[in-house]
Amino acid sequence: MKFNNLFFILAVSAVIFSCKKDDDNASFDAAKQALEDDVTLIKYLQTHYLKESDGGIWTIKNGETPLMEQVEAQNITKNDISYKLYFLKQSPGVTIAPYRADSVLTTYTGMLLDSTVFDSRSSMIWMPLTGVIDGWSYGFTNFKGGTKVLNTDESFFYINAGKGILFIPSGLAYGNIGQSIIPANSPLVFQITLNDVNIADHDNDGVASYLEVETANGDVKTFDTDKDGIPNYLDADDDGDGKLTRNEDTNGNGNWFDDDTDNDGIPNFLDKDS
Ligand SMILES: [Ca+2]
Ligand SMILES: [Ca+2]
Ligand SMILES: [Ca+2]
Ligand SMILES: [Ca+2]
Repeated sequence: MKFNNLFFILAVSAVIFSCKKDDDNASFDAAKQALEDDVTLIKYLQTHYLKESDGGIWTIKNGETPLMEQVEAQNITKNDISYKLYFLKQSPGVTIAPYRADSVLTTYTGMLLDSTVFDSRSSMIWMPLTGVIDGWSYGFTNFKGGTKVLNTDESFFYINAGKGILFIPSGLAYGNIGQSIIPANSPLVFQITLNDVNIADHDNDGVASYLEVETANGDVKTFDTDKDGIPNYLDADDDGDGKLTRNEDTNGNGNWFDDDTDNDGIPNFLDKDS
């Protein structure tokens, strides 16, 4: 629950963030901070290693292999600023990778670069990737879920789950505001497992949320066909024609993208005059 609260507060702080940017905090240079964070993260990755025996991250003392030689980098652009998210894949997982619109069943530990643990969860929890920091929503897409194994008492566990570490610049985490014991402008480290993936359909309109984007891998939160302020993934009538998206699968084959009555290339559920 603790982490839930943290992310709930995050949603609030994101609002504060945009206000501050416009008002008293106009001097904050997010692009400059992104560059500084990258330097900080690279230095961290060059001077630390993953100790297999305890799964911890330690300072290199005797020529251990630096994390920098093991991580992959993911380039992310947000508000025209380029970020680099680094991730280490310890186990890739075996089922499907989540889209940024999906939910993940995870355990995790989050810490600052000085090893201060600010949150940790050892029992699995479902987290919607639409409601967490960007470092998570992008980072988890690099992993796949594990295989669910049922016990005779109907309890379950996962084998071959995705497992790894995310190294997140502050601009994809809590930004220049910070959060509880996380200081402003802090890059974060999350050790994560990805046990299972739920393909989300937030508005239950029949179209999976990850498909309710403008371009492949686009952001569900910014795509709003009828411009009514409700993004498509939360809008039960995407084109605002008064007909629910659920009822615009005209040929009834379960695919909303192959119904195009006026043959203009735009499927009926996104096309006011169909
Ligand atoms: Ca939907
Ligand atoms: Ca809308
Ligand atoms: Ca409609
Ligand atoms: Ca059409």
